[in-house]
Amino acid sequence: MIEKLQFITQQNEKFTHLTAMEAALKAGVKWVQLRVKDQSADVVTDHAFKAMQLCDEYGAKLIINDYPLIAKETGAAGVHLGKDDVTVDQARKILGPDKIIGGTANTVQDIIGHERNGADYIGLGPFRFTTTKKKLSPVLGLEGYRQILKECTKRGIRVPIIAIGGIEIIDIPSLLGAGVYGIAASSLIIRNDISNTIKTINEILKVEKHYA
Ligand code: TZP
Ligand code: MG
Repeated sequence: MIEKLQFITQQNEKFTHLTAMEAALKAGVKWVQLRVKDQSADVVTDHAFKAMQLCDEYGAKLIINDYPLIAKETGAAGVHLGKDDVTVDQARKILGPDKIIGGTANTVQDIIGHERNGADYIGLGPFRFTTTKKKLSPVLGLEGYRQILKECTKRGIRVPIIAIGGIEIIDIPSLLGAGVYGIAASSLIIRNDISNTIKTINEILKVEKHYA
C-alpha cells in the first residue's frame, strides 16, 4: 500500500537528513524519501544504511532518490526517479516486482510513460515554486492539477498521483479535492514544528472526502 504522506529529507541550519528523518518518524511519518543531492554515491549509501535502521525502528518505508542500486543494496522499500535518472522499467529490472518505484511527472505524457513502464506512484509537480529542487519544471498550480487529473481519469489511469513542490498545509484539501492520492513535502515540514506539522497533515489526509 502507498502511504498518503511522503516526507522528503533535506538539510537546513537546524537538521541533517537523518535528524530531520528521525523527528518525522517520531511524529508518525510512515513513508520517507532520502533525497541527498550533490554528494557521492558512497555518501548516499552511508546515509541510506543509517536511514534504513531508523525506518525499521519506526516501522516506516524508505525510498531512495535517484539510485536503484543503493535501494537494492540497503534493502530499502524502493526508489524515486526523476527525468535525469534511469527509467522505471530499467529500475524494475534491478529491484524486482515487489519494490516501490516512483517517477516524477510534470505532464499527462510523463504520467502515461511512467504508468506504462510500471510505476507504483507518480510525484506530479511542482505545485508552486520551491527552492528545494534545482531545474524546476513549469509550476502547475491548482488549475494544472485539475486539468491533468481530469485527463488521467478520462484515460483510465489508476496509478496513485502524489502532489509535490512548495505545498503548504492550506493547499492540501484542494489538492485532494482535485483528485491527488496524497502529497510529498519537505520544507513545509522541516521549517515548522515537525511534530505538529505532521500531525496536522495527517488529520487532513484522514478526511474521507475533500471538495475541489
Ligand atoms: N520535486 C519536485 S518539487 C520537489 C521535488 C523533490 C521539492 C519538494 O520540496 P518542498 O520543499 O516541499 O517544496
Ligand atoms: Mg533524480
